This record gives sequence, C-alpha cells and structure tokens, in this order.
Amino acid sequence: MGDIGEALDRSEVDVVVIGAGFAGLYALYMLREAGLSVRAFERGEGVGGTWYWNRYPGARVDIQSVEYMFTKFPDLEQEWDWTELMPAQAEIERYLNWVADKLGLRDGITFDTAVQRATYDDAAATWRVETDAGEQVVARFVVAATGCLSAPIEPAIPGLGSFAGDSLYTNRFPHEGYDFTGKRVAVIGTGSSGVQSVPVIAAQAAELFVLQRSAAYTLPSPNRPLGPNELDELKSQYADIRSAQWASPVGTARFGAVSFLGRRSLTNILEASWDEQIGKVDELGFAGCFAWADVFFDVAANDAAKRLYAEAIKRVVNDPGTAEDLVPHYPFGCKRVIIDEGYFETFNRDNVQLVNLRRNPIESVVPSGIQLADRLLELDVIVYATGFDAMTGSLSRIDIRGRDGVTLRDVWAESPTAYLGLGVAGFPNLFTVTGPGSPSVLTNMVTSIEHHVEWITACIGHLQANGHRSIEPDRAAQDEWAEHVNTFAGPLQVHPSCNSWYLGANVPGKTRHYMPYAGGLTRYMARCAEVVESGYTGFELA
Ligand code: N01
Repeated sequence: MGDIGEALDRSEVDVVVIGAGFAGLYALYMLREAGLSVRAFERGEGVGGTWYWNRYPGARVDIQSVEYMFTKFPDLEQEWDWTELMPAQAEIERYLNWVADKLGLRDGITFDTAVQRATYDDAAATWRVETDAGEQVVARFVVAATGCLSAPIEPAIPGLGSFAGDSLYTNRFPHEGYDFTGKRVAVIGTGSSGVQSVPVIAAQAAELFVLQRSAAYTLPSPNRPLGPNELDELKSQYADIRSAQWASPVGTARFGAVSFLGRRSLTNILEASWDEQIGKVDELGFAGCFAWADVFFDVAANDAAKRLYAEAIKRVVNDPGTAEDLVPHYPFGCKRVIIDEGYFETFNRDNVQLVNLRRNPIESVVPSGIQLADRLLELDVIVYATGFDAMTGSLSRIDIRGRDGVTLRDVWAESPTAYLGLGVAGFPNLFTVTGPGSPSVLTNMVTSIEHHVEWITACIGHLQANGHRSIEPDRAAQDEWAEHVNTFAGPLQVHPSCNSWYLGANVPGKTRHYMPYAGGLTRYMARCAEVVESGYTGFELA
C-alpha cells in the first residue's frame, strides 16, 4: 500500500471515500493519518453532506451544539465558537468548512463529482470506482460515507413537473435562499423538514397551505443563543462532556430530542388519573405527554399519551378542527420526534391553513397549483418536504457490483441489512459508515460516525499489518446480526400504522424492515470491540 506523500498517481489509491459530510471528512482525515492514500468524491460543490444540501428555512439540528461536533480534537474544539444551543444549518456548514481547512482536507476531495459505479475485481481484490466526470480510480477499499438521509425521494404525484411556479425541495434547497414574501405557498410533508420550515415560511408568505398526510409528533425546541460566558464554561468542561457522551447509549449526554427519550419518569400513564396526566402537561408542556415509564413500551400507554398530546395541541391551536387534524394516528416513537420552533402556533395565523390530505387528497399538480379533491389551490411556490430513501438509498443509487457481478441494489432490495451496519456479504473491502444495522440515526450521528470511522481505520490497519488482501462479512453472521437487530425493534416501531423511513415504509416498493439498531450505542460499541478482539468474528479475512 502506498503512502500519501508518494501517491503521485491519483488513479490508484488505497481508499476511495464517497462523500464529504461529517463521515467523509473524518474518514479522509483518519485514513490519511494512518498513512493511506485516499481520494474522496463529493457530489456537492462544498463539504457538509446533509448540512450542504438541507439548507431550507428553519433547518436546525436537534442535538446540543457542543456535542454535535467532532470529539477527538481537543485543541481544535477550543477554537470553535458556537453561538446557539442547537445550531442552525448555516452554522454547522461553516463549522465543517472550518474543520476541512484546519485539517487540510480539501486537496483530498474531488467536488462536484458523483460516484456512479464501483465494481469489485475478485482477482486483484480491488474496486474500480467510476465517477460522473468519467474518471476511474482503482482502490483496495471503498468507504461509503454517503449518509443515512441523502437520497431524496420525489413523491409520485401526477403532474409534478407541470407546475408553472417555483418547485423547491427542502433536501436540495437553493443555495442563494428563497424569498417567500408575498407569495402563495404550499408545503407538502410534515416530517422534520416540513415542521421546521413551516413557521419561517409562514412569517414571510402571503398565504401558506400546509399539506399534511401524517400529522407530526413535535416538541418545542429549547434552542436559544448561548449566553456571554456560557460557551467558555462549557469549553472548560469539554473533557467531561466527551466522557459522558461516549458513555451514553445515544451518544449525547445533554438534552436534545434523543436524550429526552432516554429520561423516563417512573410513573405509568396507565396508572395515572386524568388529572395527574393533565398536571404533567401543566408542568412540562408537550414533553409532559411522554414523560411516563410505560409510553415507550406499551401500545395502550402510547394511546393514552396520544390523547394527552391532543389536549396539549388544543391548548395552543385555536381552531378545534385544525387542532384535531394535527393529532397523529400512529404511535409516538414510531418516527423520529421533531423539535420545532413555533409549529403549532403557526396555525393560529390568518395566512396559514392546514389541509388534511387523508380527507382531501392531492389529485394532481397543475400549472397553476395543486388540485385537491375538493378545490384548486392557486400557488406561486410548492415546497416539497417529502423525505428520503433512508439508510440504503444513497448506495442503492450507485451501481455497486461485488463478487460475481451481484449488485448491492438487488441485495438490499431483498434485505436491507449489513453486518454490524459496517459491511455486506458479497462486497469485500466495502465499508458502510452508519449503514443499516447500526445505531446511527437513533443516536447523535457525529458520535456514531466517529466510532465507525475509527473502527474501519483500525480494521484496515489490521489487514495491512497481517498481510490480508480482503475482508468481508460472513453471510450467516450477517443474517444473525439482522435477527439480533430485529429483536430491538419494539411494537411501536413496527406497529401496522407506522410508515416510518426507519422501516423503509415511506418508499413505495421498499422491503419493510426496521433498519437501525435500537440496542444503544454503548452496547453496540462493546459488540464491535468484541468482534475485533476475537479476531474479527463474523468476517472472512483473506
Ligand atoms: O422527511 P420525512 P423529512 N404526498 O420522511 C410526506 C432528519 N431530519 O425530510 O408520513 C403527501 O420525515 C410524509 O407523509 P407520510 C430526521 O431524522 C432532522 O422531514 O408518508 N405527503 C411526511 O409527512 C427526519 O426524520 C432534522 O404520510 C407526502 C413527509 O412528507 C429525517 O431527516 C430536520 C408524500 C416526509 O417526512 C427525514 O425528515 C430535518 C406525498 N406524496 C430532517 N410523500 C432535525 O431537526 C411524502 N409525504 C435534526
């Protein structure tokens, strides 16, 4: 294997990294540090991945800023100043650009270039990677840092392309931004992206129609600017924060959407009187609906929490019909809980209307707007906040051919699994950062990404040190792991009314299978360490 300093021929490298978001940047850095020659390809014109593409109004992370950053650079982290408790897209994108410069990563990245094809050569134990710019690179390893939520899905609505106004997608929003002032706007979709963008768009638009097929469970964001000395104080505690973060089953020790789920009250909602239940909402607001011990495990308890949630919505939304339409019909915990800034309050504005698509479906998009079953919405702009083909979509869209020409797309169409979420049988020397079967999207993504990249870097080091040419998951181990992952998907996550992207249920035709590992990051990391200590159990090394 080559040395980065000696790798003059850039068409042959040790590792190709696909993507330059948090995962791609860290992989490029770590693999270079390990003395490997690396090339990264990024389809965007800049670094950032998720935070490059999803620049819709209101885009913000739901993890506290001081934990939504790389944790292994004690000097660097002291230099970076976050301005808010939960940073918005622009600040995270700035942070990643700053990191890329500080670590000198840009020269390793080919921007504006998508990997189109990767083909494994069994005899040579190498991958031939081809880009949409016509470049071919041969690499021993491919590290797919392609993100869990980076393959947008276009909704199958008749006439989608016929609209004469502006069609915008939250997950590839215009870089120059968009001024909604005075416009008649429809937002389709009320997942995290829709819910975050609605209050911001409503404040600008002349009229806003929120087109909802499934109502959202959303909690008010605790975001605020960081106080004058607060960040200094936090910085002085970074070492402790990092330790707590790495000891946490969700990779974040402080509050945020995911850590809220980890804090359970000891009382069961099913044993509480209505007055006690309402008292919890008086005390904690929307969060009080779910601060019960049984809500996450029991469907009846979850239903009770949903009734309480309906009450909490009624307290905010003035119009009773709208309040009722905003109550979800699936269990809390089926989808990712959203953190919003004034979502329900937005429906009290005179310029905002909720359209319940379950009662009044979209018939088609027409040149002048959206034809609903009962009326035509005349519009200047349609914003699609319609989501992603999650966890497997970004790699399934690349023509990846492993042993015997088998495509990853076909393998995952049948069973979207990966051993430990790190690799797939039949695809030697291909590593999937935060792939299906890993905790990833159920945790702080940055922590999960760091863990995977470090595991992969150490694995490649082990292969080199021991003269191995390839590593590949054993099919039986992969199936066993998939079974194990399945045991953690609870009744709420796989409930028949749950159509989450975790299950692939939001993509027509995708196999319904709970993809992430819900057993917690700490337990998962211990398992990954055991696998290494026992000589890479479940992998075949050749
Ligand atoms: O996508 P989604 P998202 N007609 O799939 C609707 C992360 N994230 O981009 O549920 C009408 O959640 C669809 O309706 P339904 C986070 O992990 C985080 O919002 O299929 N509607 C749904 O309402 C999140 O979970 C943040 O019935 C249609 C919506 O579109 C993940 O990304 C911010 C439709 C899609 O919701 C994805 O979020 C943003 C159609 N044909 C994203 N097709 C943070 O705050 C789809 N929909 C950290």
